[in-house]
Amino acid sequence: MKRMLNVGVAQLGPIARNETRSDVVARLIKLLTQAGEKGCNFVAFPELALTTFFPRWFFEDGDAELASYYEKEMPGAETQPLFDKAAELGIGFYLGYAELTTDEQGNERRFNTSILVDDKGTITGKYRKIHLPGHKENETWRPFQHLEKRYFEVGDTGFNSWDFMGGKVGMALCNDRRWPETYRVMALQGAEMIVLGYNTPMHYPPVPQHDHLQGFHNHVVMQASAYQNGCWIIACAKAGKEEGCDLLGQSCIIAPTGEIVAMATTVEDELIVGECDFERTREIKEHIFNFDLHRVPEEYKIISAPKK
Ligand code: CDT
Repeated sequence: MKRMLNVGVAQLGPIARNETRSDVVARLIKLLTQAGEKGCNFVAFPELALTTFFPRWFFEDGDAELASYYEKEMPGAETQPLFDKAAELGIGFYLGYAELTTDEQGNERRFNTSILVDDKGTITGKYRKIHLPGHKENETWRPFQHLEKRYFEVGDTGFNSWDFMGGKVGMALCNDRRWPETYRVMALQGAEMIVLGYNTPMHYPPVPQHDHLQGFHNHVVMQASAYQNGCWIIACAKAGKEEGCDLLGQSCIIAPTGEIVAMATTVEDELIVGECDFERTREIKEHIFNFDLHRVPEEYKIISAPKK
């Protein structure tokens, strides 16, 4: 039997600050339904796919609006219809959201999280974002904030690779995609596909001279990483002008050769599709990047040494 996923990448256009969860879930279900009509059995949604990208605003701890952006359960009352529709259509999915959980000591913990849900509606894997970009305090010189370091803890799940719908699938979130270690740690666990969502502002206030390179940097890191690790990369954006902030689109499906095989052409809700054959990872994994034959890890020790 062929080991493959018919993948739909469900790029989202902007989500307004006052858009309700139910309105957003209705948009996700519309894209999911389109994906079903096109024969997809797996759909990727973006990072923080249920709300506007709220780290662009400073909120004091305990602010009610800030609290409203986190999910206390998954699925919850508003997200259950997405799970139900996906299971009805036999479609697995990847979803990013802000997670609020309480640990065994009763402390509240906040993570930027993604999940893999299989075609029966069961959560198979959970990932909590490790590379949190931005800053912790209100930096009023910026036209907008990027307060992921304030609103989330560094994830505690590690980078994993799950047996999922016939292949080995890993997850990452946005800024993780810029770091080569993200992919290599999953590829060393056998990952054949890495799914990630992103919210990438077109304007980077600390280094604005790179603004015109946002699209290039997005693709260069993922194309190189697909090739160097012999895996499919499924990348889904939240795009367009969201509350005055332009977000990069260019959601894409990248083959293990590093070639982009499908790419979004708008910055709106848009579905792109591609057939991802897990066997195609072998062209790379068994030859040019055959880890067992050619890696020299004793020469790489500095990479995993603790920070100074
Ligand atoms: N969401 C996210 O991780 N965005 C970052 C923006 C970097 S600038 C603070 C990204 O790497 O695209």
